[in-house]
Amino acid sequence: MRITAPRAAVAVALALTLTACTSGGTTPYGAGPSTAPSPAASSPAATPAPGIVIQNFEFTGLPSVKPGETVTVTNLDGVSHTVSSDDGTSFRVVVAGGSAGTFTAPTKPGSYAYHCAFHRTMHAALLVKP
Ligand SMILES: [Cu+2]
Repeated sequence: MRITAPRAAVAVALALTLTACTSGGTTPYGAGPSTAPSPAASSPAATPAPGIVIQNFEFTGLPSVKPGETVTVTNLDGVSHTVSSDDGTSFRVVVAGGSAGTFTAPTKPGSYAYHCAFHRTMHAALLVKP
């Protein structure tokens, strides 16, 4: 009697735990923002548009664009970043973590240095050429 009752309780507890894990929902939600960007980032990646990709606090991708072209910025990090031209006027876009945004490339060809306004260690350059 003493042994049977606790074993039954353990079995029920295990069954409940497994059921809760399988049905999901609560675990990814509770895990916080680190898991959220992955599903969101996979949809822009499905359509490989030319653009800047921000990952691990670095700008990657996009060697050059045409003048006036729409540039996509995909942020794979869990925090917000910006693409801000160093000259302060050519372009600026804020992209929340796990989402994407766009800006219009300058119409004048040249190399435009840019940075993230939130993280001053993030630097890159946008090459605009016809
Ligand atoms: Cu940043």
